[in-house]
Amino acid sequence: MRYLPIKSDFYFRNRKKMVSVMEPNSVAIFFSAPETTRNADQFYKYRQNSNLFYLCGIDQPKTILLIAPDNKNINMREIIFVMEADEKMIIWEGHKLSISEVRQISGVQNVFNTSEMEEKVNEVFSNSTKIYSNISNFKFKESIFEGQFEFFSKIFSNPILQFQDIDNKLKKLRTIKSLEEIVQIRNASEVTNKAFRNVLATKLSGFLEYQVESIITGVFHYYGCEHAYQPIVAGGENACVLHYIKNDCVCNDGDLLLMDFGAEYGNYASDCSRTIPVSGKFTDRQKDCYNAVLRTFKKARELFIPGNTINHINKLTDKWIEEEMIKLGLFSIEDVNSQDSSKPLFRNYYMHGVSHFLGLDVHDVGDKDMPFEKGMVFTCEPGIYIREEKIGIRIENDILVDEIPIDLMAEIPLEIEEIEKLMNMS
Ligand SMILES: [Mn+2]
Repeated sequence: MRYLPIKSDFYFRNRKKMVSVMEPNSVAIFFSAPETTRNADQFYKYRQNSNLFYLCGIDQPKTILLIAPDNKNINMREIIFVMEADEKMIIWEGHKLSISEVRQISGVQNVFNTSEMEEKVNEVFSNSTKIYSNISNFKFKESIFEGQFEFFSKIFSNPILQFQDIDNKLKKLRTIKSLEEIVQIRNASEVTNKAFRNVLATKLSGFLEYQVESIITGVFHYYGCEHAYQPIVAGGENACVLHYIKNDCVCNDGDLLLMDFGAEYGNYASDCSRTIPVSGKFTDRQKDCYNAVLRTFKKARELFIPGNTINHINKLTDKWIEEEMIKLGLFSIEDVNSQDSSKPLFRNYYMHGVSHFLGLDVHDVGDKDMPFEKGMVFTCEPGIYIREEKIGIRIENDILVDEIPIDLMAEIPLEIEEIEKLMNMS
């Protein structure tokens, strides 16, 4: 295993919370993420379904979690089905989780091989009319494992069964992070920090963007992490392409380099953006633009306190960034006063929102009008993008909501002086 797993008590509590929001006599069934074929017998790298993982911690394909809190038989209230490794599978793929390992990881005691699934699922469903599931009708076919499609098609097509929405209920639970989850996000952030420092310690001029990416990837993999999302490594005007992931151009002296990257540790994401000068020295203009974003970032960071919402923070940041843009000479107050209010001028240079939820998913569940509560984690990421000057700057840290916001990336170099110092050590 590449990460220290969260203890089963956490998953036990999560299931308990979910049961408390389920309707009487209902059952919930969660399927692991499907393995996606790349070609022939090759698959894309596996990533577990976040909801299933949140409820039982099993990080293996072909897993099913069944929760039936009102079942008369106490042994049928929580069940996990896992694949049974046959000899061929062991030869080609190696070890699969044993029943006792699944018990230990998840805290669920009733664990069976999938060969026993049909009988048990039939029994549980025969007592229920309401069902919750993490697969929608559209994704049904891909999500059901080989050989089980017919079985579940039959079960789910029973007209007595009413499908209930679980996403919204789980969303509410998942937005508030437990201490164990904060630890995982901190672990991910720490690895992200190490990767950034390795980039700063490298002479970058002449590097291709993907070679810079390889420094980041190397550190992530060294520490057992994956990329939480496709990293952006964008030099010069590429930084003005918001989702630039080609990362195939040369890093030129005199240009800035914007990196949006984050390690994923134990399926928990971190999400960081930093902008540095390829040469190791910012020009005066680049400094002015950088500090404009940095001031906005620092002001916005203070707003991650209980009661605020993403929408509210967006409104304030939009205003602040507009003021900074006026100071940078991108447009004047007069221009603002006479602008078409449906197309404000600042939007030409700042096209995205300042925040999103973070957790198991990099763009984690949660809504922009949800009032912040302690334990929620967000990104804070203002930017300014001036294509005609080949300047694109974004600064992004992950923030834990508390009475005083806690910056989970406070250790990642941010100030111009520190970045320049670290880039010119040798
Ligand atoms: Mn982000």
